[in-house]
Amino acid sequence: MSEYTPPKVWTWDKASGGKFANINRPIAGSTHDKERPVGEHPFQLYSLATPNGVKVTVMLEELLHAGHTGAEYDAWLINIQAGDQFSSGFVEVNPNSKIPALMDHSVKPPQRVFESGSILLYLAEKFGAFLPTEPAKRTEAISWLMWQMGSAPYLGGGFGHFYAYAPSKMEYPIDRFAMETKRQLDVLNRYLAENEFMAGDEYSIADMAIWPWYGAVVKGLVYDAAEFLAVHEYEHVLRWTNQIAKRPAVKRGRMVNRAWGEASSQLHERHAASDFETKTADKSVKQVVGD
Ligand SMILES: N[C@@H](CCC(=O)N[C@@H](CS)C(=O)NCC(=O)O)C(=O)O
Repeated sequence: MSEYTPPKVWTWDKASGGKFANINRPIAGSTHDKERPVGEHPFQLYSLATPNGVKVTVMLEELLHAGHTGAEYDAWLINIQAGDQFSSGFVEVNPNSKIPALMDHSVKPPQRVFESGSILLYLAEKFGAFLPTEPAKRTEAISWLMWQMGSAPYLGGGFGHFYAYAPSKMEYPIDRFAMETKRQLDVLNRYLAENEFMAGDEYSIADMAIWPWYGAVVKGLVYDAAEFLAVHEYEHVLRWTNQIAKRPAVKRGRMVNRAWGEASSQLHERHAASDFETKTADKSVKQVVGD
């Protein structure tokens, strides 16, 4: 690795290289005017089926499966490689320009919710579902939810970026973030050896937040790193991952806003439960996994 001497003041004079170079910018705000589409349901979701997006579509499908008809939603595809997250309509819902972003039109004025953890908590509280009510269990669920929000950037933006997406393989960052990723997997493995779910014996939003990231890693679905990370060592994470993958709502949720992979696994937009049967794969964006 060649040595780099940082200048006194960093300036944006060239693309950084790597897979996301075309969408990375050092300034916030919109790049173009475009209104958001709005469908007929109470919830309007603007997203993509990356791990962060899947958290929310799984929650919405779980709510519907549990009989909460008020959770009906339209899911619109945000192509982050094409810069849809920088449209004025999207930035109004999430000033941070990242999927997922949700509008709740069942309240007046409509409420925006951004950050996947905040969206999960908002929906859980609104419907009184998938968050234990007993204080100790509720606190445990929220602790794990926040653990995910703080930990996954080391997995995605750290390990995933330097192992799979950076323009060249560099030992120092790969070493550093492989160490941290394995430590996090061990944290989960030890807890799941003693507990069925992330908040003890109750399936909750903590599982919905953690599963799309760490479940994908141990199944070798992201970064092509299963062998490198020796994921077979995390047997309890694998047990939990497989158990959650069997849930009907999880199977549906992971398809929504997915525009890559097997055609049968994709549902680019979702506007009705029947869309899962009548879906067509008509567009395609390259596989992208969160920053
Ligand atoms: N902390 C955020 C992270 C969201 C995030 O990183 N989203 C990625 C896709 S997974 C994104 O929209 N990236 C687009 C960009 O960085 O421009 C959350 O959990 O909602």
